[in-house]
Amino acid sequence: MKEELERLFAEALEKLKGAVEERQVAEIKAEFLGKKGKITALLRGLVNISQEQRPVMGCLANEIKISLEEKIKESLEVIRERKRKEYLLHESLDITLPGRRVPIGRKHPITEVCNEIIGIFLGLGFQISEGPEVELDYYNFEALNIPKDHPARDMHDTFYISDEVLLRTHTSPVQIRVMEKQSPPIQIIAPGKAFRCDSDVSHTPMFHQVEGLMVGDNITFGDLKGILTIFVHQMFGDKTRLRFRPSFFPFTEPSAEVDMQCVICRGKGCRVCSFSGWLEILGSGMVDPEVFKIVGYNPNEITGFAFGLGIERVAMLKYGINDIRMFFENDMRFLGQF
Ligand code: 2NM
Repeated sequence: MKEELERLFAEALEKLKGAVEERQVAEIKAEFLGKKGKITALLRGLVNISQEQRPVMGCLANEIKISLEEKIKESLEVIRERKRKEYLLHESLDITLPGRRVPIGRKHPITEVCNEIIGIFLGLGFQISEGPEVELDYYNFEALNIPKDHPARDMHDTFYISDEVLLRTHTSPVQIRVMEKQSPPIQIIAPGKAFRCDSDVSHTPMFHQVEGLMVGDNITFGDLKGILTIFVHQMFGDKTRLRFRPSFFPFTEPSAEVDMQCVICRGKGCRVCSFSGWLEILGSGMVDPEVFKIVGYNPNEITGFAFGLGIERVAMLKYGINDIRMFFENDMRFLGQF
């Protein structure tokens, strides 16, 4: 039995030497020391040997068992250490490599120009108002004194959702809603999206507007000229000349369009200004008494002015861009320039 034990021990050690995976060590352990293992079986045979031999054999068998367990543990440690070294070698990082560049976003130029415009009017005491982009025909046209047969109501320009519901074609309905709810004095701007079924180098179906409204006891055309002059001077520099040209809007009387000296040629005449030296920048006028009647103001007591400008147009003039569609193509080479 002694020889058999020693032979099994030697066999187990030999097999351990060849083991390179933890799994193989576990198999060897089961083969020799498991429930059905070879050494375990031999130990069970102890009951069959003589009384005086039994303790000697028992002691030896135990020593061999403990010794083999020890060797198995060592073997596992060696394998684990080798695996760890392999892993570290494979996983090593070159911390001197340059990192990947994370593209950083930025505000859209329209957002930035819009915020700049808002900032100027906040400085002049205006407050910001907002309203729905999906509007009632009433607020978009009717309340603005735009009669049913006016060209602005043509299906070619307006996105109708139903007979009475549409996408607002300007932000003026915001001002009507404010006047309906509040009494004068009112001094607000309405920045936001507007929609018109139109598309070319200077029109997109969705564009951005800022409209302004100042209403009170004694608001005059002089106030209109003063506020809009300060605006153009702050936006384009205070040497920029401007002129007020008579115009017509159904919701203002009198009405004026404001031109500024061409930012490209400074008034000398170039292709951008069609050799006139002037660029149209906004529309304005004294709020029509009809509009005041509709919102419940007394036109004999109340006067006011209103104006509207396209943000894309201001941005195009400011940065010398000749195609409005560039703002909406999302080409980062274009958007990243501003
Ligand atoms: C413009 C030009 C002139 C305007 C008028 C009103 C309101 F609601 F008070 F009647 N809001 N906006 C107005 C006036 C808008 O845009 C070119």
